[in-house]
Amino acid sequence: MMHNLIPLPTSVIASTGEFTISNATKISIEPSGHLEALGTYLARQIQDATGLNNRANSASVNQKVGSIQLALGSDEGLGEEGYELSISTDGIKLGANRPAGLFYGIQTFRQLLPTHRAGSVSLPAVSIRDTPRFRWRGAMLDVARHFFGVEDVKRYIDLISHYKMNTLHLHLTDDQGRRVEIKSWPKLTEIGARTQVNGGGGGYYAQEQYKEIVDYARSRYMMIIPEIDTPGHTNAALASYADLNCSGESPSLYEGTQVGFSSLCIDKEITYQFLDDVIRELAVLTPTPYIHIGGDEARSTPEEDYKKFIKRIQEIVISHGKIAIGWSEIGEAEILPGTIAQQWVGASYLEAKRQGAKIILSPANKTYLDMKYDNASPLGLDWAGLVSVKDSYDWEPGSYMNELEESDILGLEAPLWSETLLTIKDIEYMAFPRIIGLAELAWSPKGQSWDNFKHRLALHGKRMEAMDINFFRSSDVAWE
Ligand code: TNX
Repeated sequence: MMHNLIPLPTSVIASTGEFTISNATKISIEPSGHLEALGTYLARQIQDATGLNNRANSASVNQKVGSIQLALGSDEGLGEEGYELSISTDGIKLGANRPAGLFYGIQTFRQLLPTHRAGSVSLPAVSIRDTPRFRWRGAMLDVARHFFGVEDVKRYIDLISHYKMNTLHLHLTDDQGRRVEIKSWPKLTEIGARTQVNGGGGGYYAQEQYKEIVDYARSRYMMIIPEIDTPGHTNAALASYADLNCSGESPSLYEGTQVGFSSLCIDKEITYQFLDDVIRELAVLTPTPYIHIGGDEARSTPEEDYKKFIKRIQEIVISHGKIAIGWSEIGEAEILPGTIAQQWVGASYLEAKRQGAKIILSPANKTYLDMKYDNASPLGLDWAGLVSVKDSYDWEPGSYMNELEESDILGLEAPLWSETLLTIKDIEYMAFPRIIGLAELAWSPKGQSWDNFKHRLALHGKRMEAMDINFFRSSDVAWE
């Protein structure tokens, strides 16, 4: 059972004896730690896996023996997200410096439970100590090409946070639609959210719904990064407000999948009023430090205009107290202090690095979850090549990109573009199991082998079935 953990922890030491969890086993939480929600969450996870009904109680020290204990402490080596989990004949103890660490320890613990309802379960004694390799462990979901509602996004958050991912970047705007309500520019969604790729619906998050996503993500220790793509990928905004166009006339809404044909009007002042309003409203909805400004594929924006624009939009983000993230092309412009570049294709990430930017890695031929697995994949695209389960796992992030050192890299993000995806089951099919391997690359110590991962993944298939994940049963893996 022990070799079945994904992501693989930093250290797992088996010892002798076991501890049995029954209905009588209490979950004890520190009275002062604000850990009630985590205690209840753990009880729920145990119940889902075993059918057992364990209560989370505040407990004094002498009640802790024989219980599952959640405790905050101070252990420098564990940092902000690490945890220590020990199972002994006396009970189970999960400790961390911060609630996030406890949350990740609970994810590991879930993988020690059976995948089927079993009643009381006996767990072999073990001591696990675990900290992440990278602090940025993310996924991106394109809700612009096809819209996905609040419940779909919550499910994706649940599924990826189980693998200790801590960031979900939402690609909220593109040529085909704008998916978040902006109260000062209501037509952005009244008009700009009416449709999507191939028509048929569209949709958007009202601000209350968007907050619900942010809060839900927070309860899973995950940040939501909102992306407002600029200055290209803006047809839906240009279709909503004629004044945003250099010509003063709106184009039609767009339901195709071409890129690079739209641009905001760089010389009009209203462009910056618009962005200032959008970013102000988004900043209020975003409790975490980052706002993504896109910047990719601005093929209809002249180079000098692009540079002027990228500088100005970074200033706007900073003026609202946030840090800007842009796709790697922003390296061609002046990068202001603090701005982060997200590598995907091309070499512009190096220009960003030279200007001091930290880099998020999303190499398309490894991390793009919308690339087909093989020629038989019914969904997805193939412009960056076919990306098998092995391809997506078997690379070393610290040295994969030319001239990047590990210290330049904040971590990894796995984007899922939705031109061909209509439902949450489509999302699951493209993401799983590749995203599990990417989560391991972001969390586990450097130097894991594909052969070892492949074996753990094979055993993990049953667990994905138990979570009702519609995963691709790749022939790279000998599924149990
Ligand atoms: C490139 S990645 C894009 C997206 C597409 C994606 C499809 C990036 C920054 N831009 O607009 O959806 O390819 O794979």
